[in-house]
Amino acid sequence: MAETMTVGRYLVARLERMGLKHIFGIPGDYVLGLYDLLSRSSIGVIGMCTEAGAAFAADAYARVNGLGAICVTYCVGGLNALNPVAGAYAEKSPLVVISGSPGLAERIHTPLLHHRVRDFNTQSLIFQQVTVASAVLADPARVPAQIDHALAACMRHKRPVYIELPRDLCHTPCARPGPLLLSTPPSDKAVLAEALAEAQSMLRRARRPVIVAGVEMHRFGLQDELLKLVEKSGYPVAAMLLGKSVISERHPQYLGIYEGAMGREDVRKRVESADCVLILGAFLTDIDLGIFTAHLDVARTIHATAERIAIKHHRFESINLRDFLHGLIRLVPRRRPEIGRPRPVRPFRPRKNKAITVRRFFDRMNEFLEDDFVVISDIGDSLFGAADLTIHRKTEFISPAYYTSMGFGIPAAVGAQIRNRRLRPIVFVGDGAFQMTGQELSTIARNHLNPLVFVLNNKGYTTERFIQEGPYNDIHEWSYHLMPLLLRGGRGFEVRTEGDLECALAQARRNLESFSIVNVHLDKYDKSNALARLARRLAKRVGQPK
Ligand SMILES: Cc1ncc(C[n+]2csc(CCOP(=O)(O)OP(=O)(O)O)c2C)c(N)n1
Ligand SMILES: [Mg+2]
Repeated sequence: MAETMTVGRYLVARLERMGLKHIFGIPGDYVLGLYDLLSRSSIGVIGMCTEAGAAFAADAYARVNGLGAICVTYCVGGLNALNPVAGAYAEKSPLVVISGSPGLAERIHTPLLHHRVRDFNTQSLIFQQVTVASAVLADPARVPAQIDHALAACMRHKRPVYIELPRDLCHTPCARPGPLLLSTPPSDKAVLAEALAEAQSMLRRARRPVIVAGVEMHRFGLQDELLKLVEKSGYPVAAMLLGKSVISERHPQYLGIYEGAMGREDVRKRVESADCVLILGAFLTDIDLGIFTAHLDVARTIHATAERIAIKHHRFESINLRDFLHGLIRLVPRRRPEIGRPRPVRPFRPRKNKAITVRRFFDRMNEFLEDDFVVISDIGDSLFGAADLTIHRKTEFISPAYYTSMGFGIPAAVGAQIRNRRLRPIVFVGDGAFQMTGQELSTIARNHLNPLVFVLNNKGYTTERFIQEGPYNDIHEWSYHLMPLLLRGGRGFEVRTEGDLECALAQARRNLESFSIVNVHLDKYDKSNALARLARRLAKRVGQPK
């Protein structure tokens, strides 16, 4: 006899149907029913050290997989995950947040049940600010529609959604799942035609056009379309930092990362001197624009995002980004490709006894990267230094380059490699950020993952030192390379010189059985070129000229 369909089973069945293979979280008594169902499903439950770690991991998983999920308990768990979920919202990562909650029958006379903050709806109200849809389940008759609506919104907007399941509803019968409708609304044909006609007239006249590609090309699965457009048009293409690696950085038409004065001068000049800038799927954030040092004249831009298309000063709503891109591919005249001028990578010759610096470290890493690596950068100089790395054909680059929350890197390595075990994460993480979520190395050891972790140990919050120095930027120094002792797994290396780095890299590359952690000692005022430029800009804005 078929099992009775219940609310909990419905949710699990839907997630399975959407191809979810793993879910991240920590159990609690309000969500145990669902944990039991998950453990008997095809979805692997990855227990993490904290819910924040789980949410960072699920965010990275979503970026690789197209959907990620966490399953947590009420308030103590959910609110612990709030910051990473906010980051997933800000950077458009499709993440399903599932939280247990007190049973409906327990709520009568509003007792002070454990984990309650203010009212029973406190957590769901808070999550409304960082999700595009929520399903607070209460009536079994409405459950299927509520869950389906939330999941469809997650896929459509590529942003988090919130599902709250009272514990006594988990085993309550409900209707069986019907077909899952995940369609996006079609473009308004007349608006699309008008936008394309205007784009065409601009592109026809353009003599020095350029494409600037952003992260939505990846999130909305438009990378093939982007490549087609680039190759047919022959236009050179730059990427934004958050969208780094949306197009192969080895592509002959690839220019580099465009980030105003923070990025490479040749890329800035080429983009800003263009007579038509086709910005595709990019959010124009302050970090991406080098703290607004970018000069993009609106009168020369076509800016297409999932939300709207803007051509010069005209805005067009109700256009699907995919349809717009297909239209552009059709109408763009075929031209000879303009070849970008990638910076020549000079062969790295280690100077054995020379103290390692950030610049030399990243120069070396540029040679070290291979196709089956996924590069994950936490924020700080890990991100700025990594911005100039050449990401190889099949490699991906994952970072919280807009929301810039510290602590993303290590748990993100869990999410990315759990999804695809053949992708070996290379993690660049500051010592400050490592101290926030580094305990997720434990999850890495437990699941036999093998990332290569580089802790840029510059003895504190170096990025902040360049904005405003003070004793609050110092942190307690850990022996990061001794983490394997504590965790009973992994290999640790301590690096002070270029010679040490060579030894560590040779051994870490061969260590496929477990994680490797490299403690890279740096001077506390050492900085990458990009950080030097950014710090000067930031200091001006907070009124602390340096
Ligand atoms: C969660 C969080 N808290 C605080 C900040 C503010 N902040 C920005 S950079 C930074 C220092 C980062 O230090 P570290 O990870 O060691 O990297 P470094 O700048 O030294 O390369 C801080 C505290 C932040 N971005 N995220
Ligand atoms: Mg630091």
